[in-house]
Amino acid sequence: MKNGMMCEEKNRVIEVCRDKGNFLLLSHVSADGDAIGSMLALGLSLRRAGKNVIMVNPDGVPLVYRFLPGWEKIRSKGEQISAGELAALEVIITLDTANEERLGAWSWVLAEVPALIVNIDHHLTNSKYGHINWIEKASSTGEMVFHLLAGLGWEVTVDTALSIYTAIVTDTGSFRFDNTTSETHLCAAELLEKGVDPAQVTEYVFASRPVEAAKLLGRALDSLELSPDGKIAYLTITNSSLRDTGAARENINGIVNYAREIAGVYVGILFEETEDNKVKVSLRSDSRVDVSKIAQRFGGGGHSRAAGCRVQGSLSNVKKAVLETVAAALAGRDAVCRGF
Ligand SMILES: [Mn+2]
Repeated sequence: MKNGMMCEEKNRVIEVCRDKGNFLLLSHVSADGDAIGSMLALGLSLRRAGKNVIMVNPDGVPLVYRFLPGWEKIRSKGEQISAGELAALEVIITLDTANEERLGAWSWVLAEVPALIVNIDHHLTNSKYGHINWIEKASSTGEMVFHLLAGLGWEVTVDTALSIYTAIVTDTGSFRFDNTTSETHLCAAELLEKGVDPAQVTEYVFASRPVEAAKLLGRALDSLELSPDGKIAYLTITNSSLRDTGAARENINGIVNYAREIAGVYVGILFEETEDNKVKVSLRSDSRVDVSKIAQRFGGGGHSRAAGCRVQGSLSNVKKAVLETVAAALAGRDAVCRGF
């Protein structure tokens, strides 16, 4: 670990995991492989160490991650936490969650439960809402959990390794994105040594798309639009495209990359209509624009090349505002541009 202060925060997390007995683990809405994988890796390791652990994801576990051992132990929005469980809680650990709003229907827990809040995350835009904030530039929160378990001297079982590997593979786009470092590969190598089968993970995560999801992808690609200079590509998914295809909202994950991967495109955007009259905006970029700054301007956050936000307003108004901001950044009229 290069950063001394972060090392101190990590050491505090190690102490808490070792000394406390009653934990609630939470990760963000619209869960991805890192939200689920990092939670299972830490949660099941804490349980093996004899701790009481409740794991919650506000939207539940997407179908695609239901091959991970123990996924059924994760509670979702429909399930309540009993008064007795709440009273016993000593520690709330949030994973991969850049701000409290990302806990959706469970964000009240942070405000109302007098427990120690431990915030473990690799989003540098993290708002540091915890008592302990271990925020670090890592490929994934899963990779941080790997180092945490090493610090605790706890065994990484093959099941734990599978969860962490899945977290890393999904957040790095199969080791293709710029958050992939030599550290990431060293970590992955150790996970393979523990018995993870990478081809099997690929099959489960990337080659098990429901036919409804393929149809939704078709609708999304049909909606493709480009800015006049061809540098911004954007896709739109309306509530009716979900209804017509029968696809689930979780099937939208990853579609934004098709916009970004078009030749000559610097910024790819997906506009998604939501049920609560907001527009979810997902942004992907190459090195020219820090899209986390654009997302932050609209109340969201993320990473420099992958970020998002939820904006109140009609699809057309939100599109206009976001496209103007991105265009200004690309034209160099804005601080979010890195000077290309
Ligand atoms: Mn992540």
